[in-house]
Amino acid sequence: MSDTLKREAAAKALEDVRPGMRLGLGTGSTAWHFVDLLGARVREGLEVICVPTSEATDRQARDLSIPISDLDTLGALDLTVDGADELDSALNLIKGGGGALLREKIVAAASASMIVIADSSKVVETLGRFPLPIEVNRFGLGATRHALDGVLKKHGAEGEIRLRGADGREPFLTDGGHLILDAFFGRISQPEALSRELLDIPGVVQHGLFLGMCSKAYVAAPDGVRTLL
Ligand code: ABF
Repeated sequence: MSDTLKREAAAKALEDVRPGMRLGLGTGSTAWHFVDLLGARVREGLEVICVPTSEATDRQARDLSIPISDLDTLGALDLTVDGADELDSALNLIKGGGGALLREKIVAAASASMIVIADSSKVVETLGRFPLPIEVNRFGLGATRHALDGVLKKHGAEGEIRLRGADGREPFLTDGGHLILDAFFGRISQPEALSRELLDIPGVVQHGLFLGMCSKAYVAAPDGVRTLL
């Protein structure tokens, strides 16, 4: 069911794509559907040039013969279409559950507009039910964790380093070779202040709060796709 909804939201976003656009391609299972549908349109002759936000999306797009470039070559993008882990009614987001938040944020910030595609389970009243991913440099992890613990405690959260693998003993590493610390809030009542305080910590590379970056969301539910502006 949810996969059908993700594809419906992706199909709706495809209607916003115009010939000649420079597109940012998101990461995750919902963005996967968008890239898949875009690949079909490219096969039919649609001309676009795309910047992927992860190695996984890069591979998917290349497999579909979608033309790929990079931000340094294109300079700016017209539109980025990406998924999210949570979105609120003001279109603020939590992203990074898939670990691609740094490239996702760089690409979204370089885009004239960003559309989020999601099924309705992602919409929340207040961000924070989903753990906030915080990308941290491996160098000086102890000092970074100490500083992070202070900020998280002040905002009522605790964090833990994301692990991977069957036995869950190895740290998860991002495409950039960084660690992710997932922070459990329940609700984030002061997202702007939290964002600033996290970015003030030198070892924090980026975090998954996307505030004021998304201009439109297509949210799919069993009774249709809603547009949030
Ligand atoms: C990306 O994919 C991430 O920022 C977010 O973590 C995730 C959402 O994944 P899915 O579409 O699989 O729920 O957009």
